[in-house]
Amino acid sequence: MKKIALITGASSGIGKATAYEFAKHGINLILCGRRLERLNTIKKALERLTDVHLLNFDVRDKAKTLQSIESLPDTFKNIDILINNAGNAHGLDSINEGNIDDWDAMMDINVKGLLYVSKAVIPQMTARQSGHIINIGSSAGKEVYPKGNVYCASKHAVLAITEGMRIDLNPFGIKVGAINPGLVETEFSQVRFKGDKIADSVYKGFKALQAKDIAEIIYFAISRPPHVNIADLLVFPTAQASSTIVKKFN
Ligand code: NDP
Ligand code: 8X3
Repeated sequence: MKKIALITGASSGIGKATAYEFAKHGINLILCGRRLERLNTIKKALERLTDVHLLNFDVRDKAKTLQSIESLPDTFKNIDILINNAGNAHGLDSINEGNIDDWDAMMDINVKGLLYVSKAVIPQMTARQSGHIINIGSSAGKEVYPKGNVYCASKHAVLAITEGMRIDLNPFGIKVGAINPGLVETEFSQVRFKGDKIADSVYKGFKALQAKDIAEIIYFAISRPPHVNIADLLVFPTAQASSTIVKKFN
């Protein structure tokens, strides 16, 4: 039987590339995001490869998140793979100058949104004693960089939650792991810098990771044999040694 994966943040970047990668391997897809038009375009492109169902909700909205996942038709209810990917950085400011709305956005989306989606998906996994959850963390979840403060805190929280999930879901045979990318060229910096052209410079002067690179790694993780769980994986572009050390060409 074909597996079913729910991917949050499937309208762009890593989530979208993961949808394409999973479709190639015949995994049925539940694609989530706020930008419905984009999701519709992706659905049209992937439908010839696999079954696709769209869920249009903001992960900050607790009731809508729970309701949307509850509304899944029977054919999509037994989710085998959950990719908690929706998230972004909002702003890059020192703590004394940070914007409270940016802080709220990062904690509400990256941390609480991930929890709401997981809360809605986990019960059918525990009931079936089977499932695989991958949380998209970040190198920012492993080290704090200047002005990264709250974004880094949100990703440190994602890693703590991943560990907690792995411990608590261990009796049910559910796999839980985190994939932690360094710099990936997506819409991430456009969101972080709110359309400011500084976003264009972030991935200049070196070869950044591409969304497809991470999607392939996610597929690798979910396609291991039943006894193998990739618990925590950090992936940098070759040019990057840490959050602050990136070898750029002149
Ligand atoms: P993108 O901006 O390209 O994609 C972000 C995705 O998250 C979009 O599909 C967006 O969909 C969704 N999203 C954002 N806010 C919400 C919300 N409130 N409700 C529902 N969905 C939401 O960035 P990336 O692909 O790079 O980011 C994906 C994940 O990877 C994030 O968790 C990010 O922190 C992480 N990451 C990114 C790195 C990078 O360098 N790019 C490195 C390490 C980790 P929509 O707007 O349609 O709702
Ligand atoms: C995204 C990577 O270094 O921009 O999580 O925070 S970084």
